[in-house]
Amino acid sequence: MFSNKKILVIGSNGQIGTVLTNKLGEKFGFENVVGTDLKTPKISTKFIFEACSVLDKEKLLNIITKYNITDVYLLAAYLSAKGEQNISKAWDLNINGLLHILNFAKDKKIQKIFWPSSIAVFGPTTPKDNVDQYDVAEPTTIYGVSKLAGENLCNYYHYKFGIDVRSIRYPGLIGWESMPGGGTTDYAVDIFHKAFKNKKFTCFLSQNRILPMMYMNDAIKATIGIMEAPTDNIKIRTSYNLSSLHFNPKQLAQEIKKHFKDFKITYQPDERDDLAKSWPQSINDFHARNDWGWEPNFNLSQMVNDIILNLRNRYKNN
Ligand code: NAD
Ligand code: AKB
Repeated sequence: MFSNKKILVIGSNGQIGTVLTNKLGEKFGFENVVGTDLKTPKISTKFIFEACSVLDKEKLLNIITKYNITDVYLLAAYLSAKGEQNISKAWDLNINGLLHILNFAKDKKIQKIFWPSSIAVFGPTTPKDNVDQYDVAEPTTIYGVSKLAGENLCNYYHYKFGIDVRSIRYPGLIGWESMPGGGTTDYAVDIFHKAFKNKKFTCFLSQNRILPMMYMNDAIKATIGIMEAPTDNIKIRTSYNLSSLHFNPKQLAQEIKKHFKDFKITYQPDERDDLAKSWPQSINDFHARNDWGWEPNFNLSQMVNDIILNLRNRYKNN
C-alpha cells in the first residue's frame, strides 16, 4: 500500500502496542509499520519487527534511518504499580526514552511523535469529578510525576523547536486482545479472563473505587484521531484530557454477571488501591472534543458485550 508515512511503534508488544500496530498496519500498510520492543514477540507479526530498547539511542537511530521513519508512537514505559517498585528505572525509561525521541525530531530525523500521558498526572489535591484540563496536577506516584514532566517536555520542545508532538491523557484501558503490564487499572482486564476460566475473581481495588476508564477500541480511535488531525487543530501541546467511562469494580462485576450468572467477585484491596485513591473519578475532555473532534463509541454495557463476544471466540478456539 502506498503511504508517505513510515511508522515506528516503540513498545509494540505491550497492552496498547499489540492492538495499535495492527490497526496502523491495516490503515497505512503493514510494510509501512515497524514495531520495536525489548524482545521478539512470541507470535509472528504482520508488521516489521526489530528488537531494540528505546534507551539504546544508537541502535534506535539505525532503525529510524534504515526504514526512513517519519512518525513515532512511543509507548514503552513503566506504569503506575510497577513504577512504585523501581523509582529510578521508571524515571529513566519514562523520561530518557522520551528525550531520545524528542531529540531525534529536533535533529530532523523524524517528523511527528505520539506520546501518551495518563490520568495519573492528577493527584489527591485535584477535584475528584469532572476534572478540567487545567485543574491542579500534583501527582503522588513516580509514574504520575514522570508523566507530568513528560507533558512539559513535549510542550517545551514544541514551542522551542517546533516539534509536532501530540499527546492524550489515557484513562485506564480495557481490551481483550492483550494483557496489561503493571498498572493500577489492570484488574479491569483480568476480571474478564477470570470470568471465563473459573468464574471467580479477587479484586485488588476496593469495590467502590471509581476510576476513569476506556475501551481499547476508543483509545485507538483517539490515538489515530489526534495524529491525523490538522496541525492547527492541536492547541494543547502538553496532553489532552480524554474521557468516556467511569465505574467501580462492583459495577463492572454486575455487568459481567449478566453474561456469567455464577460469577463471584471478592475484594482484597492492596497498595494499588491507595494509588487509585489519589486519582480522579471522572474527567472533562471538552478540549479534545472541541479541538479535534474526539467522541467515544462505547458505553459500559456495549464494551462488556464486545469483550465477552470476542473472548468467547478466543477461548472456544484455544
Ligand atoms: P505495557 O506495559 O503493556 O507495554 C509497554 C511495552 O514497552 C512492553 O511491551 C515492554 O516490553 C516495552 N518496553 C519496556 N521497556 C522498554 C524499552 N526500554 N525499550 C523498548 N520497549 C520497552 O504498557 P501499555 O499499557 O501498552 O502503555 C503504553 C503507554 O500508554 C505508556 O506510556 C503508558 O503510560 C500509557 N498509558 C497506558 C494506560 C493503560 O491503561 N494501558 C493508561 C494510561 C497511559
Ligand atoms: C495505570 O494503571 O498505571 C495505567 C494508567 C491509568 O495510566 N493504566
